[in-house]
Amino acid sequence: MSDRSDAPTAIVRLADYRAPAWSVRHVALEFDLGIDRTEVLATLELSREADEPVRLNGEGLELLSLDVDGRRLGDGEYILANGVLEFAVASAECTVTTRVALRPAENTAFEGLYLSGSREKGFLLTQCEAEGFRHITFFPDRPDVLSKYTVTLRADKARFPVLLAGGNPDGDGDLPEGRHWARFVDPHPKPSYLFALVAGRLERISHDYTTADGRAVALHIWAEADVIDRCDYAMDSLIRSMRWDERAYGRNYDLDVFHVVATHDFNMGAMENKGLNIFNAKYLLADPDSSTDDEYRHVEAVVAHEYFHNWSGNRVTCRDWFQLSLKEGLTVYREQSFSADMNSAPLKRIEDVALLRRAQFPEDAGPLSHPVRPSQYSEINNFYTATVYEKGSELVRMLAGHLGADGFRRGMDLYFERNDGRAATIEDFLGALGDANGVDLSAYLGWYGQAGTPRLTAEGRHDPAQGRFRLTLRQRTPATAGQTTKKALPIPVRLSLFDREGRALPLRLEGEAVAGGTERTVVLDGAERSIVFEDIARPPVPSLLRGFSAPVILECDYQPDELAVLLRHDPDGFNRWEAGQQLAGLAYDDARDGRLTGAALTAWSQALADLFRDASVEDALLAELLTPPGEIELVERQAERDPDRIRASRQAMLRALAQRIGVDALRQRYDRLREATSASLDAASQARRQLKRRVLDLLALVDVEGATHLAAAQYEQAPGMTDRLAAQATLATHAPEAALASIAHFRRRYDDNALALDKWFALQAALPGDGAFARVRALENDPAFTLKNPNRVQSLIGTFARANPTGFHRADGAAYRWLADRLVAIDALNPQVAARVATAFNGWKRLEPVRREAAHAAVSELAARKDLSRDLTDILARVALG
Ligand code: B3K
Ligand code: ZN
Repeated sequence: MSDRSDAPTAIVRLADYRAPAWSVRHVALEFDLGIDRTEVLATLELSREADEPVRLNGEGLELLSLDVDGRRLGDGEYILANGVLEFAVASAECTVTTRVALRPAENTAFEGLYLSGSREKGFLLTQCEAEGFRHITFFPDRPDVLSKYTVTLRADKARFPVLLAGGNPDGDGDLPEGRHWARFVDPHPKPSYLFALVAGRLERISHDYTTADGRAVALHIWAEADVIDRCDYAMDSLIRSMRWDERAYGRNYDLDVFHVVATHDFNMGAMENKGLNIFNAKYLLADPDSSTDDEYRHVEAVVAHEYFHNWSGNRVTCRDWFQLSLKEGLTVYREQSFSADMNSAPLKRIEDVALLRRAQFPEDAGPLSHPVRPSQYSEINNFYTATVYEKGSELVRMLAGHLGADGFRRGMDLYFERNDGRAATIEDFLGALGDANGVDLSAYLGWYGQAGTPRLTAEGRHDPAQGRFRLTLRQRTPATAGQTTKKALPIPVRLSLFDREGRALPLRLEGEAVAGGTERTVVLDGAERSIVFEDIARPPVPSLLRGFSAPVILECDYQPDELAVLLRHDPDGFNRWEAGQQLAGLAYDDARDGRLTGAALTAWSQALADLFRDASVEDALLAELLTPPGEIELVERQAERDPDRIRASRQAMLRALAQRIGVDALRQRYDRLREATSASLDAASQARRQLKRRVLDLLALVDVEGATHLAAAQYEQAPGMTDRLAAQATLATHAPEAALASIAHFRRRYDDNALALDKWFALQAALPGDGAFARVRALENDPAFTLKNPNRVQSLIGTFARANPTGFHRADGAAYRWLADRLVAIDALNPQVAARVATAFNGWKRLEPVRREAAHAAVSELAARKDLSRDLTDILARVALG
C-alpha cells in the first residue's frame, strides 16, 4: 500500500536525521475488530521535545475524529497531506485522541492490519516493521519514539475467539451481543514497529518455562487447527533458544507470556513483535512427512533469531532505519552462533559462507549494492537485504574475533547495559564493545559505510637460503554503484602454513624469539602489509582467511596441487571445504575451456575420489566437499555470462568427478547409505541423507538408467520428505519422463498441505533447460497457484527467476518479458513481494550481448511505467542503471 510512483519520491538521508520533536510516553489503543471494517481509537500522551507542530504519520486511514486534550479539532485546525497529520499545540504536553477506520479484508499488501486465509475461516493479524503501524493509526511511526502500550481488543466472540496483543494480559471478559474483550499492557517502552495483534480461531500448544532469573513464563505457539500438530519442533527450538541466550549472553525473557503465531500469508520469514512473534508458517511448522532436514534447521534458526531480537532489537532498538544492521546483523550473528552450538560448527560456517557468496556477493557487485549502513533510501523495505543481514553478521563476527570470546561478552554486556530501553546507533555498539575492552574499534566503522566486497591478494615469496617465507597482503575494493572511492579497511586474516605433506608448521614471526602455535591472525589495516615467517625450510602452502575471518574475496595464485594439499589434509572442516571450493573454481575454468584433463580438474577430482574412499571423512562434510560452487557463484569467473555454457561446464566437471570416483564406488556407497535409511532426525541420519543425495546425483551423470531406477525406488520407499524430494529432483533433472508419475503423485498426496505444495512448485520451477519456461507457465494454471500468496509466488515465480539461470535467462528474452508482466500484476496486490521478485533482474548488464539487450529492454520498459509502487519503482530504477 505504498504510494504509486506518480507521487514524488522522497529520498530519506542519514545525514538529515533529527531527533523527534514530540515523544509519546504512553499510547492506549482500542480496536473494534471486523474483517471488513475495524475501528481504532488511539490515545497518545505526547511531550514536546522541540518547538514544532505535532506531526503524525498515517496512510490509508479513514480519519473519523481528532481531539486534542478533549477538544475536537475542526477541518481548518489540522492538515492531512502526503501521509502526515499536522496540527499546532501550544503546551509542552498534550493528549491526542484519534478515531480511524480500516478495511482489513481489502489489504492485499499484508502491511498493517490484514486478513490471513478466507473470509469465513481466516484470522486477522498485523505486520508493522518497518512502517506498517501508520496503516493502523496516526502515530510518529519511527523507531526512536518509544512508548508504553495498553491495547484493548473487542470482537465477535464466535468469529474471533482468540484475541492477542503484545505485553502481559490485563483482563478479559464478555460484552453484549456475543462480543468479548481482552486487554494487554506492555511495561517495556517500544517503538511502533514492534506492535502486534492477532484475532481469530486458532489452536495452541503451551509450555511453562522458568527463566534463569526466576520468572515464570507461559509459552504459547498458535496455529490454525489443521496444522497445530506441526508446532512441537518450534516449541522445542524456542525453549533451547531461551536457555542458550541465558547462558551465552546472560539475557532473560522479560514478560509473563510469549506468543508465537503461524500464518500462511506473510511477506517475509517472521517478525519479532514484542511478546507476540508472528511467523510465516514455512519457518514454524515442521513434521517428518512434509518437512525436509533443511527446513527443520531453518525453523530452529528462525525461531531463535526472532527470540534473540527480544534483546538485540527490542530492548535495544535502532535510532533510525539506517541502523537496521545494528539489530539484524547482530541477531543473525547470535542466531548463527546458536545454530553452530546446536549442530556442527564447521558445517554451519560452510552453510553461512556459501549463502553469503550466493546472495550477498552478487548484490554487493551490482546496481543494488549498498553499505551495511546505507546512507539513503526511498523505500526502507527494500533494504532488508543480504548485505544488511549476512554481511552485517560477518562484521559482528570480525569484531567478536578481534575481542576474543570473553572480551566480546564483556562488550555485549556493556552494550545492553548502556542502551537498554534506548534507540541506539552503530557507533553506540562499537563504542560499548571498545570501551569494555579498552580498545578503539572506530576503524571498523569503515566496514559499515563502504559498499563492495574487498579483494584481498596474497603473494608468497620463499627464500631458501634464509629459511624465510614472506607473505604480502594487499587490498582493494572495486567501485560500486554511487560510491567510487574506497578506502582500506581492517581485514583480520587468520592463517596457517602447511608443508607439502599437510603438516601445520610452527609459526615464528620476524622478531619473535620462539614459535607460538600454528595459527595466527594478522590484521591488514592499510593497503599493503608483509609478514615474514622464520624457520621455513621449504616453500609452504599458506592456508589463508581461515574460518572465513573477513568477508572478502581472496585472490591468491595457488597452484592446483597446493590447494589439493589443503583439501586433503587441513584438520579444520571449514578450511578443507574452502580449499576444495577454490580448487573447484580452477577445475571449472579447465572444464569451461575444454581441458578435461587439465591439472586443476585432475587434482580436484582425484583428491575428492581419494576422500570419497577415506572412511575418516564424515558423511556431512563429504557431501559438502562433493558440491562445487553453484551456477550463480560461477558467474563471477567470466566477464560475460552465458548461463547455458556455465551449466554445461559445471556438469562436465561433475561428470569428470563421477567418472574418477567410478560407477561401482558410487553405487556401493549409495547402497550402504540406503540400507541405513531411517526417519530419524539425529545428525548422523541427516548427514547420510545429504550424502545419499549427492551420490545419487553424481551417479546419474555416469549411469542415468541405474540412477533412475534407484531414484524411483527411493521416492516410493522414502520415510520422510528429505529422501522423497531428493529422489524427485534427481528424477526430474535426469529422467523427466520417468519423473512424471511421482510429480503427479506428490501433487495428489499433498493437495491440502500448502507448504508441501510450495516445494512441489519450487522443485519444478528450478528444473534447468529449455523446457523450463513452458513448464512454469503451465504451472501458473494449476488451481493451487495464486498471485495473492507470497509463498506461492516465491516458490514458482521467485524460484524460476532467481534460481534457474538457464530457464530464466533464455536467449529469446521471452522469460524477461513474462516476468515484467507478472511483476505489474503482483505489484498491484503486494508491492513488497513484487520488489523482492524484481531483484532477479540484478546483474543483467553482465549477461552476454543477446540476453543483455533483451533483459535491458524489459527492465527499462517496466521502469518507465508511472503506475507502479514505490517499492517496485525503487528496485527497477536502480537495477535499470546496471
Ligand atoms: N525484522 C523482521 C523483518 C521485517 C521486514 C520488514 N520489511 C524479521 C527479522 O529480521 O527478524
Ligand atoms: Zn531479524
